[in-house]
Amino acid sequence: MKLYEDLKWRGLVYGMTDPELENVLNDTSTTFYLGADPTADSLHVGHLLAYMVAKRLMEYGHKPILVIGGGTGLIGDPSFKSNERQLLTIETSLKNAEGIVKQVKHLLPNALIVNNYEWISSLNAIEFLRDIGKHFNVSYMMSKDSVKSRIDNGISFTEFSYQIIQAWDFEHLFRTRGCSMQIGGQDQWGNITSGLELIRKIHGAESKAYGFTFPLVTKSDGTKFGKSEAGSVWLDPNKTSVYEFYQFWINTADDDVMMRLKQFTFLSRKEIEEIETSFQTEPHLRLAQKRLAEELTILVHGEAAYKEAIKITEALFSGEIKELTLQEIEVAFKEFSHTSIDEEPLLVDLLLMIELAGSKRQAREFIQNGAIQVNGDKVTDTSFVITKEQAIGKTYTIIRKGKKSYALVKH
Ligand code: 383
Repeated sequence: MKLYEDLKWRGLVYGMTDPELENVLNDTSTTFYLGADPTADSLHVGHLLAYMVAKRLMEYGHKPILVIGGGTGLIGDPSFKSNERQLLTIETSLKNAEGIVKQVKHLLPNALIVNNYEWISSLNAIEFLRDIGKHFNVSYMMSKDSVKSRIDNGISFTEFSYQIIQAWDFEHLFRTRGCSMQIGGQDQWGNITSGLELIRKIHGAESKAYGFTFPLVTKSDGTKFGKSEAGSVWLDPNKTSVYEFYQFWINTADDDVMMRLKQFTFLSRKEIEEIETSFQTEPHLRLAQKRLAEELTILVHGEAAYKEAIKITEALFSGEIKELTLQEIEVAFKEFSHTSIDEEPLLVDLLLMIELAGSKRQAREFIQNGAIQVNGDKVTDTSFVITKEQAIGKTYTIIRKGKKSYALVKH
C-alpha cells in the first residue's frame, strides 16, 4: 500500500494544500517538519498522534525535522484558543523544551530535532518588520479561521504575530534544510498556509512547498480526547503513571477503538482487520482495547513498564492483591486518596471511616454477605480487626468492596 492510501485508510488526511501532494507523499523522499511548543515540560496524549503521523511518514522514506518551539513558545499560538495565553518565561520555555526533546527522541530516535529559539532569538525588530512583516497583508492574517473569533474578542499584537513567526520557521527550514513540507493537526492549517505564503513571496510563486494536516482526535461521546478523571494524560510517567496511561487506552469506548488502532498504531491493515473481527464477534474479550493499550504503552514506556501495568490491572481485577509489591501498590493506587491510621480498628469501623459503608449496620451486612475483601482475602467475620502486622509490607491494607470499589489504608 502506498503512503497516501495508508493515511486515507487510517483516517489521517484532513487538509492538503496542493493535490500534487499525493504524489509527493507516495513517490518522493521529502524533508518535512512538525512543530510543538513547550507549554509544559511533557507532551500529552493529545500530541501523540502528530508524532505517530511523523513516524509513519518516516517509515515510508520521508525525512523528519522535529521543531521544538523554545522561541514560538515565548509568543503563544492563538489558534482556536479562546483566551490570551499567559506568557512563559524564557527559563521555563527552555526548560520545558528539554523535557520534550527527551520524549520526542524516544518516539522518533532517528529524527533531526531542532529548537527554534536558535534562530528566533536573534531576530531583530527591523529585520522582522522589513524582511518578513512586509510580506504579510493584515487582512489576510485576520481572515484565518484560527484567529477569527479572537479578532472580535481581543488578541494582543504578540499572539496576532504568532503566525508570522511560525511562517518564518517554515521559510527558514525551507531555505537552510531543504524542508518542503510541514505537517500538523487541523488547528495548524492557518499557520502552515502562512508559511507557504511567505515561502512563495520570498522564493517565487513556483516554489515547491506543501502543507498537510491530520484531523483532531475526537471522541464519539463528544467529550475531549486526552483527559482522564485526574486531568491530562501525560507521557511523563511521573505525571501520569504507566498504569494510568495503560488504563486510559484500555478504557477507550467501543465506538472509538477501531479508529484509534488505525490512527495511533503501526499494526498492519491485515492485523487491524483481524482485531476487528474479534471486536465484532467476541466484544466481551475487549481484544481491540487490549491491543491498543499494549501497543501505546510499549511505544511510550517500554516492555517492562507495560508488563507492570498489566500485572497491576490483573491483580486489581482478580483481587490477587498479594501478588503486588509495595511499589506496585503505590503506582496502582496513586490516584486514590488513602486513609492513614495509627490504631488497629475493627473492620466494621474502618469501613465507615473510609466511606465504603454508610452505617455500622450496613458495614456488618457487607461483611456477612461476603462483599468485603482485605488484601485479597474475603472476610466474613464481623469482629475482624485490621492490624499493621497483616498489612502488605506492614504498610498498606487494601479493602475491596464488591468488584470495583477499592480503598487504600496506610499504617
Ligand atoms: C511551532 C513552531 C513551528 C511549527 C509548529 C509549532 C507549534 C504549533 C502548535 N502546535 C500544538 C502544540 O504545540 O501550537 N504552533 O501544542 C499541537 N502540536 C501537534 C499538532 C497539534 C497541535 O504540537 O494539532 C496537536 O499536536 O500539530 O495543536 O514552526
